[in-house]
Amino acid sequence: LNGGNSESRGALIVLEGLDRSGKTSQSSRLLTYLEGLGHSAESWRFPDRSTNVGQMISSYLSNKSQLDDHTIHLLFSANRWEKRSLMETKLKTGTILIVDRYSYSGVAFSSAKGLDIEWCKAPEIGLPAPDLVVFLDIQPEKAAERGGYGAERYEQLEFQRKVAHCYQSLHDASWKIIDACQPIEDIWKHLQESIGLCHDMSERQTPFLP
Ligand code: T5A
Ligand code: NA
Repeated sequence: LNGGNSESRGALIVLEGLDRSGKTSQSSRLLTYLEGLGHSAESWRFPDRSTNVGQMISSYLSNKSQLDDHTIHLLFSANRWEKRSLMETKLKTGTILIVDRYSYSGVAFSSAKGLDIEWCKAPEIGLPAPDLVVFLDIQPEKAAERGGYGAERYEQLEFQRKVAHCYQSLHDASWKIIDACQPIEDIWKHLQESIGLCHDMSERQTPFLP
């Protein structure tokens, strides 16, 4: 695992999963852990609601505005593109980025609405490719029992079932799947093991391409 050394590229670690799968809980642990090991690390999340594009996304997710399915898809992608150069700079200077949701969310959630999957992937091409994708695997029914569920647009059981199905078609060799129904501590142990297996795959240049 790279990080904290300006001569080597920082790792891009992505956490994915259904809504309420526990990504935020695990990414904050991971950040503390990596910093404790002396690495330079940062925790990011998409959507990044702090930008102008992010505010449009946030308003859509909280049902305060309506957008065509294609339009919101491209906004999610644009929200990653507007962070691309900062991402590249951080990675190049040796910072490990822990990213809560990335291109896989973009494709899984939009294709679950019925949009063509290849069309969904296209705007993601050229973004930095993750070194490791940790998928927190939870049954949609279990996620729905967790706190705060139902507040945002996509937090509907039937829709999350479709998203789970779409995620299944996206995983490749960079994915590590962890059972997210376990207690937080057990998930954390598996996550630590996955990080140990995270090799530098920085020659991969884009998500979805081998
Ligand atoms: N989206 C996103 C797109 O459609 N396209 C895109 O390109 C992108 C990037 C964004 C929404 O936008 C969609 C996907 C989403 O629908 P978000 O802001 O990322 O939403 O929201 P969530 O993913 O839903 O984030 P949450 O913070 O709600 O869920 P997390 O981070 O997965 O879960 P976490 O850690 O906050 O935990 C949720 C609850 O469960 C408990 C926690 O204490 C908390 O109460 N919990 C556990 N309980 C029992 N056992 C465990 N192991 C637990 N782990 C956590
Ligand atoms: Na959510």
